Amino acid sequence: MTKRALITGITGQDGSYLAEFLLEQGYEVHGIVRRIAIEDPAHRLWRILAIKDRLHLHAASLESLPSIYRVFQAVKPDECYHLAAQSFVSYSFEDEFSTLNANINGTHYVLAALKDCAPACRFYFAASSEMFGKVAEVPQRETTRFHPRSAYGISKVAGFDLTRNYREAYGIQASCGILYNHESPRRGFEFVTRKITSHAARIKLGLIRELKLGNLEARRDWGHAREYVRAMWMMLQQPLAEDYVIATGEQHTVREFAEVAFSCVGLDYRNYVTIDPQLLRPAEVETLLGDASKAKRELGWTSKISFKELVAEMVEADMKHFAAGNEK
Ligand code: F7E
Repeated sequence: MTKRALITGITGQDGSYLAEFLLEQGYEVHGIVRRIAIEDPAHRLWRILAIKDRLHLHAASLESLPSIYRVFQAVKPDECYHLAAQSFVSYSFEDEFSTLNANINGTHYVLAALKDCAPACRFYFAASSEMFGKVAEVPQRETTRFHPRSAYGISKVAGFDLTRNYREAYGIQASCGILYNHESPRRGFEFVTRKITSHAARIKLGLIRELKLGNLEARRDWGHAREYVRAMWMMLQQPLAEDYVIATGEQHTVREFAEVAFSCVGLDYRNYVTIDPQLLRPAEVETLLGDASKAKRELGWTSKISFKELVAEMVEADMKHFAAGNEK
């Protein structure tokens, strides 16, 4: 029988890659989108435009429990991937309240609807390395203590705890993927990787002259989103629900990312990058490095795309994007 998957956040970077992957696996793929996205597909659905006709999109809001209930009742999914969130850490300092409301309540509503309308549905929660924040050990693994440093990180810890509690209290087969930063040409322009690759491309094309960044010394474990969505699916194929760290096990600074990205277009980042103190965060996560050995052991998952390949793919895509006259 054809399996049915429901994805929240299907229009985002991860949602779009996951939808493609699940279609390839023969799934019937459903997605929750805002009504406005259906009315304005060119702007809001660009990541899934190529596969849109093969998807079942449902207008609902993560702020409305009844709307989520209706989708669960109509779809009765076998697997639910809850990816929707306010995911920009920096913005979570500007508006803690909307970040906490959207991310915590949104997760709670999805879990509550799943429990009542499709209790056998397997559940994936997009947890985050931001939960480790001020890291208690290096590298971090599933047992590392959480110390979030932003409303975003706090909301993910709450989502993690909600998910675990639905597993323990109600027997929902629910897993959390503790994903480290994962990037691609589909990344939003506000995140540092895409900001760097899009600026490098536009500087090379003579469209702009400089790039303003915040903390160049922050260290991240950056992987490719296309590989990370496969890990989400693998988690839900396990007989028992568990939580997994998904990471490359390799760390680079923001400065190194800029150095490699600019060198892809034959430029030296030092001639173009300036520091803007306004871009520093009130509390920074200085260093993140994941140990994904549990995922390797139990899921057979490892990251294969190298840091340089990732950066090069993003820069190349941005060169094409801006050379074709596209705006952001
Ligand atoms: O920042 C530094 C910044 O915004 C990375 C999200 O997907 O991954 C992501 O969160 C680092 C930080 O991602 C700029 O201070 C310097 O140290 O690309 P980012 P993030 O905050 O690590 C985790 C795993 C998630 O779960 C999140 O949803 O880069 N940085 N200068 C800058 N960051 C930005 N955005 N812009 C700058 O100009």
